[in-house]
Amino acid sequence: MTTTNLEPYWMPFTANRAFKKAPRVLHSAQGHYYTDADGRTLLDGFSGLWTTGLGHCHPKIVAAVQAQVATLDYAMAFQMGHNKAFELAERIIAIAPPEFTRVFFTNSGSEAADTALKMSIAYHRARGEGNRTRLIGRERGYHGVNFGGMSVGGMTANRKVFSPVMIPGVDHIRHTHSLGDMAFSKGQPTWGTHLADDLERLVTLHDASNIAALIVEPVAGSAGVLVPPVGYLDRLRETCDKHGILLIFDEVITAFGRIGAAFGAQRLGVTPDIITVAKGLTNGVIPMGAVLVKESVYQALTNCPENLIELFHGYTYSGHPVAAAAGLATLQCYDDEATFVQVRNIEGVFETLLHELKAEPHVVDIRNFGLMGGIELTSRVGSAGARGTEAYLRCFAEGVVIRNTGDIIALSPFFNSTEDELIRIIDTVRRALRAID
Ligand code: PXG
Repeated sequence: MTTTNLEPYWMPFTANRAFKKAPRVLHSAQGHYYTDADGRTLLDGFSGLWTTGLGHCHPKIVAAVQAQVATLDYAMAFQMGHNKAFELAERIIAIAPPEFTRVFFTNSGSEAADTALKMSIAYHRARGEGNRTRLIGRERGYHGVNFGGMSVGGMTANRKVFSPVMIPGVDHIRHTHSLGDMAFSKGQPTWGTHLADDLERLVTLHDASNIAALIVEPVAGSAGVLVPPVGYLDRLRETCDKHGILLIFDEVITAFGRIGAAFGAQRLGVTPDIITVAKGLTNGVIPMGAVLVKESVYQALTNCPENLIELFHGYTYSGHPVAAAAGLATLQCYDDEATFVQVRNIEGVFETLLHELKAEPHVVDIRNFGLMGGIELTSRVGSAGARGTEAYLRCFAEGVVIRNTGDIIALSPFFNSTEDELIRIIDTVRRALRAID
């Protein structure tokens, strides 16, 4: 057991006081396993936090980071550059949907979301449509915790306390989930295409001339894996085109393999105007996010005299050399290991195993796409979230890390998981469900 004083560190999205009474402290990681401070090994069923699909401490990424930190530790980010950031942008563009030509680096998914929102507003203004400032999100969406992303986000718990200080001019389309109509769908539900028409409602309400952008996750992750109905994203695309609204895909979870392609946009066959990424960009090894834009967006936004800064936005650590090195090594691994194909090869096994939990206690829905899995439980009367948390704790006690958002269990296995590992994760969840009341 650790003897460190746990109190000074105020942990993120954590019940700090309960945690510190019964801490779960990780010491090291290798491949598909963590080792905790007691020397116990834990199978990681969540790939870090949707981040580390290639496995922990991948030797090629470790080596790239070690070499970079000893060569160029930091480089002035503004009005100067370094090769690794340029190379990484080029590599990302090489695997992005065709019209995407430019990459802006951030340090997290939250910063990527806020950057994308600001770009949308700047884009319309640069084109002489300065009234287009309104931003549309979706209920149950998650775009990080900064003011912009929180405001367009739709996670009640994250919004409640900050309700009066949300950024103005934001509205939301309805979320895409309906237990009665789509429970236990495998992959994309066949019901619910029409839910995309909710965007027309907001266009009618606000008038398109006031709307800058719509931001959605292609597959909502944090809210408990909400998979878009067949044809839904296509319809959002059509509506955005019809009304001159930019479509932003928040691909912080779905990019780089999680749903069996470099980008969710490719797997789902719908191309947005702006894409945000983070997590899998560096396999979670060094914090980094990015915003990808289409050439048309970039051209409009940079239509000013050449000696002027086009966008007054950026971070001290935009394109950080060590993060960029981690990103380059990660993309190389995805290529060398044919990761995206690998995901498509095992997603069927994952789907089958996951849906075998259908008859287990408390389960009211199971959802999956690629290697994203969600298991929704009924809530215990008077204590919503307790069952999900107990399931998580039981799995941890049995040596498997999963995640719960309230009473929804989420699974995010490694891209190179073996069938035995997937079976162990599912069996552990099954025992947990049977053990809790
Ligand atoms: N967008 C999406 C779609 C995300 O999933 C962010 C933005 C924010 O990224 P940063 O790097 O600022 O955290 C995320 C982050 C969960 C969970 O339980 C998921 C995230 C964060 C915390 C919890 O699924 N994703």
